[in-house]
Amino acid sequence: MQGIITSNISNQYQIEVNNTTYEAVARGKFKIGEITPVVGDSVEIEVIDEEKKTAVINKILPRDNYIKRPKLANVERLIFVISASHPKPDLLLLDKQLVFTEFLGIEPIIVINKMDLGKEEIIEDIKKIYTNIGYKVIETIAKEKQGIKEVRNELQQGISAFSGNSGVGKSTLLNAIFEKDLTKEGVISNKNKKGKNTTTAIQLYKLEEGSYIADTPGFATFDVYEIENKDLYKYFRELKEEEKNCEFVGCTHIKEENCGIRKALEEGKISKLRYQNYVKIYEDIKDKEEHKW
Ligand SMILES: Nc1nc2c(ncn2[C@@H]2O[C@H](COP(=O)(O)OP(=O)(O)OP(=O)(O)O)[C@@H](O)[C@H]2O)c(=O)[nH]1
Ligand SMILES: [Mg+2]
Ligand SMILES: [Zn+2]
Repeated sequence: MQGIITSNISNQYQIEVNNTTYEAVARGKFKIGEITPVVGDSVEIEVIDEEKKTAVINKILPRDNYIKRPKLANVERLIFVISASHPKPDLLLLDKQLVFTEFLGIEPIIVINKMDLGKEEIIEDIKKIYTNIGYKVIETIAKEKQGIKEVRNELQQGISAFSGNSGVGKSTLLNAIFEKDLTKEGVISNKNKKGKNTTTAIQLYKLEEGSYIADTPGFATFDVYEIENKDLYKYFRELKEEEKNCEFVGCTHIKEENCGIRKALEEGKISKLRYQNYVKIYEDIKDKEEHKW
């Protein structure tokens, strides 16, 4: 039988097979082998007890992609949630995450939540930056269920995962999409020190046939560090376009004369904010490289 892993806590897995959930463990061989099953994996299972709905995982089917932190396989799209205010938009994190989706070949969607709180001009500027380079941006007020249909429309097939800083409204968005309070259903939520509900584990929720949504604790430490800094520009779409105009092979696009990317920046073709984040991430990767040894 074939199913999909919808949750995993240590060696306990929930597998969904045609609307039935089995509790499964992974065969011992997975511990020895290189890969362990993770949420999002399609797996072959062997039923141990049909009445108790217990099973073992025998095989992991080939993955489309794999995200390390948090561990998730076969993600079709990532929805990056920022909030217009409280907390203020974290565009450095957003750009890091966009680099990551470009790197992995996952479709990104940007949601600006808490539109009731933000300053309009600032939000318009942010929206322009990202729509100009071809990203889909959706504005929402999750608390008032505004913009929810538009988000839902994007989640028609495959696995989608929500990501973003704590407090931006990911769980509130999910509850609005599913029209129920998911945090009351299972293990995903814990009260933190301030008594707020905060997401602690990954769980896939079935939205409709063939479409699953993951609420995650956030991808705050997104691993851009497996990208070499000399390649970083390739994952900034608009920078990649201009690189052909750089004079020097191996141009870092930071200090060089006759750099096509810096020229485009001066001409206003590239957003200053995006370029600044390129430089920050570049330096970040460089620091990590130097401290590796
Ligand atoms: N004003 C306003 N508040 C919102 C909106 N959406 C969510 N909130 C509030 O923001 C707070 C945080 O929302 P959550 O949905 O828990 O945020 P989260 O991203 O899931 O946070 P973590 O689970 O900690 O990562 C809650 O108090 C929500 O009620 C919105 O559109 N407008
Ligand atoms: Mg949450
Ligand atoms: Zn250059």
